[in-house]
Amino acid sequence: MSKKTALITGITGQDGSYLAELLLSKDYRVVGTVRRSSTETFERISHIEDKLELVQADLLDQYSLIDAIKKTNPDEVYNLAAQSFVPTSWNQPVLTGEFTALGVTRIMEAIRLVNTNIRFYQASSSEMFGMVRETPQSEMTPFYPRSPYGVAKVYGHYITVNYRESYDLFACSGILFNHESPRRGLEFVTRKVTDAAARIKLGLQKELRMGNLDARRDWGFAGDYVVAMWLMLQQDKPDDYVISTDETHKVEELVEVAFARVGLDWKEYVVQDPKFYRPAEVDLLVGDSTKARTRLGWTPEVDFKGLVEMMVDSDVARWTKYLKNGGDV
Ligand code: NAP
Ligand code: G4F
Repeated sequence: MSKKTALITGITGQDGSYLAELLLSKDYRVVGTVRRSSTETFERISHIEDKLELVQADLLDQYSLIDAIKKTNPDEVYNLAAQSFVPTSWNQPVLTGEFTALGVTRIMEAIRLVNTNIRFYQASSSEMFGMVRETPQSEMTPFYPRSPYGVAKVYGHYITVNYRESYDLFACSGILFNHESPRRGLEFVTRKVTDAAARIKLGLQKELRMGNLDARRDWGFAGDYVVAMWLMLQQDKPDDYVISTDETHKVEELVEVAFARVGLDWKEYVVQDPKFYRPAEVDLLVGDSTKARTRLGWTPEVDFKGLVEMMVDSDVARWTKYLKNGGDV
């Protein structure tokens, strides 16, 4: 049997890199779309770059998406590309809508025009639940987004459902709760905290300025969550699934666990700064992933403490190497 081909948009991001590793381990031909930039952003995939095919495409450019799909003839398309940082969505709401909302229509139109047998995964988000209507949140919970990013993701979610119903496409939406890893962008709260704990421990930073410590999130490990994406596309029928650990923790607990890992008391270093508060906050997220666990047979393997400690250890190792090499990572 010939190899399956997967096309991943957003392959240079956190999830794209883990998904590419997973699919290579399953003997897929893995193609990733990358956008033109003046410097390369391939750090997360540099260790597997020789096993990947990269094609240029941008969610803003309809033709580039059609061309990428025509040229590479994928069996599965995973749409992970997006403007994914919530605070930026207030500064660049229109661009966020173009990437994160209309970008989904562009890629689904490309699939519809080129090959309707392609199976499609859309990266939806628990941010769509926003001011939550019930707790825990499941596939049946109504959406109430609290940021331009959340609003754009609701559009992306419903256009996926609509194309499935209108054109009989095999299109799935994974409603993923926050998931993190040592490859998480430095601006997201988990990585900001684990990186700062490592730097403070090693004498490279004095304090950590933070926003709302009371917000609660359901944090899991990105490596576990990409398995769920793949499983969704292997089912007999397309459907939507919540993916979560089903546990919630305060940002304050995250800070406490991270600093404890390096033997420090967080209260001596963390300063609250209004600059990091958001115009509208999502106070509490906690998922109910019963459907994914029963129908897909999916379960996460890394728990909250294990995740935070994995990230702290990785940042300590990175900065220790930096110091040993005289300031060169
Ligand atoms: P990420 O690390 O921010 O990666 C985003 C990716 O999108 C990068 O590869 C980026 O490419 C690419 N991209 C951005 N704008 C693009 C454009 N106009 N055209 C083509 N590519 C573009 O995000 P992530 O954490 O891996 O998340 C993956 C997806 O899941 C995103 O859609 C995110 O919104 C969604 N999601 C994430 C979480 C989470 O907790 N991580 C939870 C729910 C949903 P460059 O390298 O060129 O910037
Ligand atoms: O890590 P965050 O920036 O993630 P957020 O906003 O929950 O969004 C992430 O998860 C979504 C899934 O629910 C994804 F769709 C989205 O793409 C992204 O991956 O912030 C988490 C919480 C917030 O309540 C924020 O107010 O941490 C709080 N926080 C407190 N101090 C902070 C900070 N967040 C950041 N980024 N920086 C702070 O200093």
